[in-house]
Amino acid sequence: MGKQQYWLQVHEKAKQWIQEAAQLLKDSFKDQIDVQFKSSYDDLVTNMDKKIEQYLIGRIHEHYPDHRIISEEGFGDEVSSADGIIWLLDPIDGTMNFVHQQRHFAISIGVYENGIGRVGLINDVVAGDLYHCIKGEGAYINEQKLPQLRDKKLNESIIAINATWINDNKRIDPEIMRPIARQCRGTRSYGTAAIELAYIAAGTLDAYFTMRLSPWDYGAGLILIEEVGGKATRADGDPIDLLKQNSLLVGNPGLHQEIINHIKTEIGDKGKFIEKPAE
Ligand code: 2AM
Ligand code: CA
Ligand code: CA
Ligand code: CA
Repeated sequence: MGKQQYWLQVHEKAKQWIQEAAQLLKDSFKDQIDVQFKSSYDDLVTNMDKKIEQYLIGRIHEHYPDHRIISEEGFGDEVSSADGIIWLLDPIDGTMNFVHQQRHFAISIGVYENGIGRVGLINDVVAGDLYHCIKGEGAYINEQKLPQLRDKKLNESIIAINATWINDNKRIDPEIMRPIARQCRGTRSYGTAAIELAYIAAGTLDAYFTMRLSPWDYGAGLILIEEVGGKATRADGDPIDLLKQNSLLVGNPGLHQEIINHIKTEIGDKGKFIEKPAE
């Protein structure tokens, strides 16, 4: 089997599994959901997060026993290097939305080979939209191919920023973020990183700026963004480390550069902080 054909097959399988998992989530609306707290009152996990993660891991291990899996709820593998084929899996991205709103949550699957994104899928379950791609073959929403992103200016852009970060004084000086929120055309916060990244790939949003996400949150999204010519870095412009928590600045290339220039000026000339190490 040729290389590209292999990824075509992985994409086909992942697409089938993510759609089956989406159906399980929709079916669960009629049941009582069991909600638990993780690190704090706003960090939730449900029986469905665990069920979907176990379901997907079961399928992956059955078909691809030599692939490794990094997933949020702990049923995956211990992975310390990006070598080989790794699946970055978030069974429910936007668990709080799943619990409170029964919408705006997604299943996110990104497949990497030696650190290079090969196949990405994000299923916005209630909207019924599947964002998906195979590296080198363009990105799609359902059957429709997404166009390459075009450059935009801040004052004609809608940016996803969570108010937490505008008011936060631990990870970023709020005075770095505030002018961006003020000068753009509008801000949005959907409470699901995977959908926010899919929206950028589709041009629904122009940029996304967040101070801390984990590999399973952005694994699939970054592959989609690359396929449509978008730019993704850490908030200070450094490359993203696929196996670690990262801040993220993602958008069309022009807007990404405009925001990075602003951030670098604030840090370099005015001495403001970003990513201050935890005390
Ligand atoms: P999750 O729903 O899979 O936890 C908004 O909360 C976004 O940030 C979601 O994509 C959420 O993913 C992610 N996130 C990452 N770490 C989080 C945390 N500790 N608490 C809540 N959300 C978190
Ligand atoms: Ca979570
Ligand atoms: Ca997540
Ligand atoms: Ca999750």
